Amino acid sequence: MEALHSATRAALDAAARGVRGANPLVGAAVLWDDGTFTTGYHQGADTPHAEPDALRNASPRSTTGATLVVTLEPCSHTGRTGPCTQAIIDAGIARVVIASRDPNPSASGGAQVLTEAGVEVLFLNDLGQPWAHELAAQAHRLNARWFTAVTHDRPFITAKIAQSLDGCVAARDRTSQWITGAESRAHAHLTRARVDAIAVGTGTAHADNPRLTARTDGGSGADRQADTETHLGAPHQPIPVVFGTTPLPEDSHLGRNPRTLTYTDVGAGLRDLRRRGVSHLLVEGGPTLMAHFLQHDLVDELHVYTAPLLLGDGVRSPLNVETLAHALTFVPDAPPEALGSDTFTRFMKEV
Ligand code: AOF
Ligand code: ZN
Repeated sequence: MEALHSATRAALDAAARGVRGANPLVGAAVLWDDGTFTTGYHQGADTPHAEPDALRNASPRSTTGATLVVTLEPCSHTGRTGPCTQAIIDAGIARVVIASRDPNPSASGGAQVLTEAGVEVLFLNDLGQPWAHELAAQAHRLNARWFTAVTHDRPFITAKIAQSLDGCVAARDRTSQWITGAESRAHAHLTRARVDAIAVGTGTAHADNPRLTARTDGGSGADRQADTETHLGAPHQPIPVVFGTTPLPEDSHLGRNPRTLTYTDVGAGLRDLRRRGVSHLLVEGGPTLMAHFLQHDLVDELHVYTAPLLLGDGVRSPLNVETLAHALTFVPDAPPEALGSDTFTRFMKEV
């Protein structure tokens, strides 16, 4: 039991090394009868799941008859990767210990598949041990917002804010290009290349005429212009999404792009995006759309780029926070990072 406790803790620590987004953070540990174990984790959408990673790390030692601890129920579907249940069966694993169930309808059911194949399946919560309950709760907290997104039939939502030291996203005359520096913008383009779709409001679509593409030059072209024709495209391009009631100008980049999706209602739009296979949405603004997402508790993760300048009474998201007790609260998900003279911090919605 002591070895299982340690292996489960190690699987949870490994899970936290992944990248938040379309997929949950998942860790796994192969535990042998002598109490030794080896871990693996899922690095983010489009990379191997935690179970095959742990099984590969176990090599060359035989996994036949060993226990596999997983922080999330193994998937039984063929998505971006093959079914983990099959990899576990093929590896000769005798027993699988699961910390939390997978609520994703397209991937769930792995526990049953394993049981039917003769693998013993245990849930941490059924072990009757206080430490096991605590670690099961920790596994749930690790992905609390991902679980919410999946059960609400909407994508996981990251909001990006590029702001001044005093929290403005534009000056009083609404100019905002560029508040943050080239390093921040290059970093933001790496995130763009990782998501399935990027949303802006109609105000931003009109004011900035953005393309919402992911660019390998980080959007920092020589002339430092927004969305000029000269950028190099990244291989994966997110779907451009516009929320709002004003029609898009036909001669705008987004208006001309046949992939652009437009929605007048955010809730219906999010459900439709999920149906189209969008599991990670990046919201880039402007302040009105951002306020809507924040006030409706739709922001699971915040990416904040802060530049060393002050804008005084510039533009902020109109959140209508009357009193401190009504502030929208987040917790840092990683230590702040320096990007040139800017600071980048990733926050998670507090649960
Ligand atoms: C696992 N192990 O490490 C993760 C799982 O698009 P795919 O193929 O990457 O599948 C994504 C879904 O698989 C995700 O929504 C969630 O239900 C599950 N994640 N499952 O067995 C893992 N990350
Ligand atoms: Zn899997």
